[in-house]
Amino acid sequence: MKRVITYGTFDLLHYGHINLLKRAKEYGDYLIVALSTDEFNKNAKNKVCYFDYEKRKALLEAVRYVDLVIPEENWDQKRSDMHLYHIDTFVMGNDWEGKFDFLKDEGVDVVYLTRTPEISTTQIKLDLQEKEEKK
Ligand code: C2G
Repeated sequence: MKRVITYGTFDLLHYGHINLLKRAKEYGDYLIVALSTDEFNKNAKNKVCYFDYEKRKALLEAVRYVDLVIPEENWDQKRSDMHLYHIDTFVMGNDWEGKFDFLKDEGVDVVYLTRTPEISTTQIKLDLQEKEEKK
């Protein structure tokens, strides 16, 4: 069984995320998502989430491509995660291109996939604001 992992906040889950998860799953049979906890988002990623961890986790668990959701609590857990979860392939969007190449030393393939253009949580928020103002 080929095991794939990806990491992220996935808040306001949107089709760009789904597109990433769909393509990530194509690299194996079992996809793990390491989901950034609320504390990690707040303290290290400077992100304030709309949905808390439990809600974001439930949303991801409902996605057909996702087999397991685990917590991402810090920047440094990736190396050990590769062994703990017997990962074959690590996948991230190419906004992270090159940033995780060191994981090749842990014997995993590192794949960066093209981000889906024009969609981001920031863009969603801006569009909603604009619609409100046009009312
Ligand atoms: N993504 C994408 N297309 C978009 C938006 C996001 O392909 N339009 C991808 C990102 O490249 C990432 C994943 O979806 O691979 C999750 O996106 P975020 O939640 O923004 O992830 P991020 O906050 O960058 O967290 O340790 C790694 C970090 O936890 C990554």
